[in-house]
Amino acid sequence: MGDKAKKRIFSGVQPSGHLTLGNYLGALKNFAILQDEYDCIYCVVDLHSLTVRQNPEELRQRSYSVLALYIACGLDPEKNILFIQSHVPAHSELAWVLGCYTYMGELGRMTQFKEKSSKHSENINSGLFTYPVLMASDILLYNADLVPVGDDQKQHLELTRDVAQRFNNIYGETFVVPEPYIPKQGARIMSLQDPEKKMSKSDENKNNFISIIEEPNSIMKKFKKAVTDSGAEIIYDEANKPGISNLISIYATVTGKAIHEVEKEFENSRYGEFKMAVGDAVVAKLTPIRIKYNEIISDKDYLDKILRNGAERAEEIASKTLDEVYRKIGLVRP
Ligand code: AQP
Repeated sequence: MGDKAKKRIFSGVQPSGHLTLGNYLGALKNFAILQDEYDCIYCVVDLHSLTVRQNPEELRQRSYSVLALYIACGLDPEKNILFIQSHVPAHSELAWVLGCYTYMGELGRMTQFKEKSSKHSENINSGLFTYPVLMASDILLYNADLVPVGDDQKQHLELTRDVAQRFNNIYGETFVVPEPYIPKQGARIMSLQDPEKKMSKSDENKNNFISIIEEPNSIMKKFKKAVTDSGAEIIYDEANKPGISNLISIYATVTGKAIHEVEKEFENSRYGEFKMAVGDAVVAKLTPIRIKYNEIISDKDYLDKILRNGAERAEEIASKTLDEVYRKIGLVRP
């Protein structure tokens, strides 16, 4: 395990669609907050997105788009290592090894596998099944102490911890066993039309999600159409009022207010007024990000330079871990 002056963070986002408000509040927003205190590595996990069929040209474009969004959300490419997963082959190499230390039963229990295989029943490929092994490899290669993720990735992170501990028990201390960093608010933003379901960037119904770079008019329209519940009170009650609770949660996370403060603020308001206030707060939060994103997305030279530099710095760390693993399990090293 390498010596580190600061604790290390690793996290990634799949370029599987336009990043949503859920991705922002559950993950990206916190990435930027953590960058001063930690040694941070943020990856565009393009190999993960292959578990679902992608249009090649769109996938390439979206990989740049995630990188540009990292920067637009405030990540400094000098301070942090920003790179694309497929640029560092050690991710796939370690995934093979870790796959030999992960049980079929463990992978079969993963909620995301169950959800995605029912959603993509025509393409239940083995990559979808072994997705958490590649994720474990992403994290363990860098000996990350902390992994900022939304609530949906918690189960995968627990599996990563189990695999790391199993490996360490057999071969001696090799991997740092990472802790999840799950935000208190915003860890699970729900779909606007179907608030029992998580907001997802690959959702076919565009009214279900707000994209981070969406135009204000479109954001406001989607909030206007957002599903609410019976009754008229603006109170947080996930079981009986999932639609209003989701909107309260969005408003609270975006404005930095507590849930009870939001309930108080809107105690005399109607649903319609509240929905518009949520829309306004989201537009105010996302507008500077969209402006910054538009400034940099077409500058491919700038983005490629960051990617080359990021891959080089990531490779340096990853290759050391992989070498240590190969030696410990008995592979010949020249
Ligand atoms: N709805 C959400 N609320 C809070 N956090 C969320 N995250 C995703 N959806 C929400 C967090 O965003 C990070 C990046 O996610 P990912 O790209 O690794 O894939 P995902 O978790 O499968 O996210 P999506 O948007 O649902 O993608 P698709 O549609 O491709 O499956 C993670 O930290 C995640 O927790």
